[in-house]
Amino acid sequence: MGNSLAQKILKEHLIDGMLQKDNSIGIKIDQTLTQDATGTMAYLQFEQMEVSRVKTELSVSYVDHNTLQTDFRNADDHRYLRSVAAKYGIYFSKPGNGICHQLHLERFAVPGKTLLGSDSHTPTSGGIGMIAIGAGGLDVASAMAGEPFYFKTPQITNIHLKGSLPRLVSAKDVILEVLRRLDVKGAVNKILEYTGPGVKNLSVPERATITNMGTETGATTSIFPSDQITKQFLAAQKREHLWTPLYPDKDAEYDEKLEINLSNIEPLAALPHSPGNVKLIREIEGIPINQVCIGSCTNSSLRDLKVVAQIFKEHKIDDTIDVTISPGSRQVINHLIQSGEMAYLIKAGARILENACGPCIGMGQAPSTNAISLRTFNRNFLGRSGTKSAEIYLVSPETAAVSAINGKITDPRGVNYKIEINMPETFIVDDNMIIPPSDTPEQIEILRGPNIQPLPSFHPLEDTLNGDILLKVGDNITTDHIMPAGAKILPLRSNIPAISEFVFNVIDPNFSHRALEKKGGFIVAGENYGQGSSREHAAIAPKYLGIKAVIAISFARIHSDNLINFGIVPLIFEDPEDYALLQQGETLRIDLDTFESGEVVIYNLTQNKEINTIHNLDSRAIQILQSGGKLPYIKNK
Ligand code: MIC
Ligand code: SF4
Repeated sequence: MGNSLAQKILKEHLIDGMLQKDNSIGIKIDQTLTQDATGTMAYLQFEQMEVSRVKTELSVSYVDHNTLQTDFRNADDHRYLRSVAAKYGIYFSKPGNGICHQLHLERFAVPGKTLLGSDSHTPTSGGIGMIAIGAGGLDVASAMAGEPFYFKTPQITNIHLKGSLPRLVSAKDVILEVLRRLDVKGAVNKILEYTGPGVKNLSVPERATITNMGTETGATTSIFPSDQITKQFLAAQKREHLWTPLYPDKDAEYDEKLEINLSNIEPLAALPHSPGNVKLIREIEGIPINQVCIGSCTNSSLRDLKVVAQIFKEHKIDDTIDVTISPGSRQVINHLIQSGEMAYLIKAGARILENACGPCIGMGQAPSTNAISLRTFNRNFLGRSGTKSAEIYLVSPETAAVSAINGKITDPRGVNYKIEINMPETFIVDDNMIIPPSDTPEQIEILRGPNIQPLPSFHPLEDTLNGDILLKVGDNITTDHIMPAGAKILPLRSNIPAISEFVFNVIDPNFSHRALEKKGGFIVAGENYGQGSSREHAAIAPKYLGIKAVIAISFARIHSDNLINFGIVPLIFEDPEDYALLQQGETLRIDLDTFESGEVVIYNLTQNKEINTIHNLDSRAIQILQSGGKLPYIKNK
């Protein structure tokens, strides 16, 4: 029985455990990436590990999220990140260079290697044939210190692609089709591996759009083979020497199989407020729109912006609509300028923003009240745009551009514009905004600012947890609900006491006060708790507020790891129906003396009832929890 490509790479990197269903494995991490919104915390933790240089083959620190500098705070973070990078052997990508995932694909991703990133869309680099996984900052810091990365052996789902995409249908529609089938939790603890004759009809950036948004299915990562197209892409980036051919074995066995005929894909959209809420564009055609935002790590490659430029070439954006464009990198901008296509975007009336995350993370460009905004991004969670009443539809660049001209949602296949996409043979390579680490690290002083507060220290786990249920929430609660982002809150990422005031702000603005007043307690949740981002602030800040355990029907992978890393116990209802037995405000006692057996009884003191819960934690995770989190655990080791 042969191996899938994912299994081959995992086997080559295996340090601990066996690749077997439900087993925990530890793999060697070759490369890491961080971005500024999770990076400051990751490096504060890395500093505590007292390692003099990173132990990876390559580590890169990108600045792309908090580039709106309304005061000293974001700028201080950037300065801190630059100094840490210089000292510890990390490449530093300056603000203005581009979005981390787009840049990593262009300049650093290598087929067959492993990449761990403190951002949930790290799987973007799976488009080039690497195992690229998103994780909390502390896990990334540990990998930089040379620790293996531990996770549950993923099941491998094969997505077999046939055919080729019709005109004006693109990679975004492919991943929306995958989401239509799997929804936002269909691939938790799975790797999506793409194979089949359709693969050769997709360029590397198109593959990367698909692996990027695979994150929204809950997948651990997604991967494409490394073939001749990969070779051409690397050659065009002047990195051909890094290419190796990589394919699954002919007789590879998969846990699950899906088939997609690219020729049958239609333009799709994810409707508010979930990337899994997918409908055909022709079913929603004609809905008037107010804003169109093009960009983000999903759809900001040269190919995508060329399509938009070609659509805009002889047209004008509708008078009632604002269009913003955030290119993925300087390389993309340079090419658009060189080809003259930047002029088409400007002439049509688009607002050209910085090449950064921007509106995708609520850093400006919030829509107006009740607005409908069409975005080429990957997430449309409630409130993430900065306007709670706005409705965000996630679409392809083709749908976004054609709809912007028409002022309403439009199926792009209906237009007969002449569109010519000429991709350059070689890309303009200019790495002068990537600063290599210092040769004299001992002379580098780490520069901090008043908003960069040390990570609070937390105590080892108590034997009995007492407290009230401070909040009961439903299914698919995202980290954007738990720890919102946006222009007001993101600058507080280096300051846990300050950011913790905003925990659950979108759901219950009084939450943090109640938690502090009650000296902590519990959260009860439905399925897929903590989906979305990798931000560990969604664990650290609740921990700071005294949250001791989260009792849920199920958890999203990265968030569950983050809870453990910061000493919050993730418990799962043995019988999902028992979710109904716990109400907000009730008082619980949880004895952890049976914790190691995997079963824990919760006493609902208000109702005088017992509820059985379980956890799927291995002995390592149990020890981390008992130590009060991963940092004290590593220090004790
Ligand atoms: C996101 O898209 O939600 C982010 C912002 O990129 C996050 C990371 C963060 O919260 O800093 C992610 O996806 O991990
Ligand atoms: Fe940035 Fe948006 Fe991509 Fe997150 S999803 S990395 S915020 S562009």
